[in-house]
Amino acid sequence: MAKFNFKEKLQKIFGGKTNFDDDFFDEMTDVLIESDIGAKLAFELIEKLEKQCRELKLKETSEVQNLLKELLTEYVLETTLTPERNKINVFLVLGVNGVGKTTSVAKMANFYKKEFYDVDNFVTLAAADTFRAAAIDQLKYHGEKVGVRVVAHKDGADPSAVVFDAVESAKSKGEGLVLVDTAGRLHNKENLVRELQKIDRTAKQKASEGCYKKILVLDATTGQNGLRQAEVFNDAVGVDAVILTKYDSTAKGGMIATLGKDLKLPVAFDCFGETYSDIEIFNKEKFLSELLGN
Ligand SMILES: Nc1nc2c(ncn2[C@@H]2O[C@H](COP(=O)(O)OP(=O)(O)OP(=O)(O)O)[C@@H](O)[C@H]2O)c(=O)[nH]1
Ligand SMILES: [Mg+2]
Repeated sequence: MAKFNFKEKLQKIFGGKTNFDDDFFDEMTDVLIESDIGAKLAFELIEKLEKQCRELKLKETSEVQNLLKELLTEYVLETTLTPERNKINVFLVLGVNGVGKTTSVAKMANFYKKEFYDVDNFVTLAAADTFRAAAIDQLKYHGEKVGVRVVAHKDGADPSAVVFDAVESAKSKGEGLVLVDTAGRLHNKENLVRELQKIDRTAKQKASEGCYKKILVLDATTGQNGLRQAEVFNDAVGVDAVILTKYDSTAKGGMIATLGKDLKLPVAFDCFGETYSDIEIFNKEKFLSELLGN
């Protein structure tokens, strides 16, 4: 897939111009929308940008780029998910089907296993997607590859019971992190929401105080759809942090700014491939530099 190149586009629309005119800002608005920022935020940003460009009498595209970065900094939010030692941590991984939940669970397992290398079996996976055929085997496969335990019941079992057992097993050691893989689709949305709310109650009750996090997985290639997904999950159970996946397939990702602005949701990790190490702690500065090309 062709990479989206903001810097190139900016230079192209600036062309041989000697000042930033209305056409320039109109075209800038289009570029922002194209980067998945969403129309509402794009217009708002350009209005601010235009005003400040005039006030500051900016002449260079690099100055406009820097100013835009400054304006966007306010909206893009980041967070770090750090499990606590001597506590029972539960991270519930949510998202619609196919966004990369199971893969992200495996990547996080690998990441935290390394971080807590001094604690035996710190990470446990809970196979709470009991709906999709083969989901349990998929998680077991990853668990084996990464070298972490997987607590699973049979296909069709109650996912809350799986979470209950996984947390009990972590509790028997006195500390640990349970990463819960959930289903992205049930017979209908109401069922999914109800099931997630039940899992949510179990996890909340079983985790140590302040050690329960709900993490939403969003596919970077789905653009503004991600925002609607975030609204649904946020309304259903509340979301603490986001993982942006498939960032290797697009250089867009502007929806992260809309997510921060409209829902105040911070990003914890971004993923950029299918191997276990293709995950990194989200860095806002780096993200904005990549997005804007400066
Ligand atoms: N290129 C790329 N592919 C990814 C990334 N994350 C996941 N995938 C791929 O996306 C596909 C779906 O990933 P899963 O982890 O199974 O997604 P899921 O959300 O668990 O899907 P369901 O269980 O069906 O809801 C797989 O082919 C993954 O290899 C990523 O960061 N980059
Ligand atoms: Mg899955």
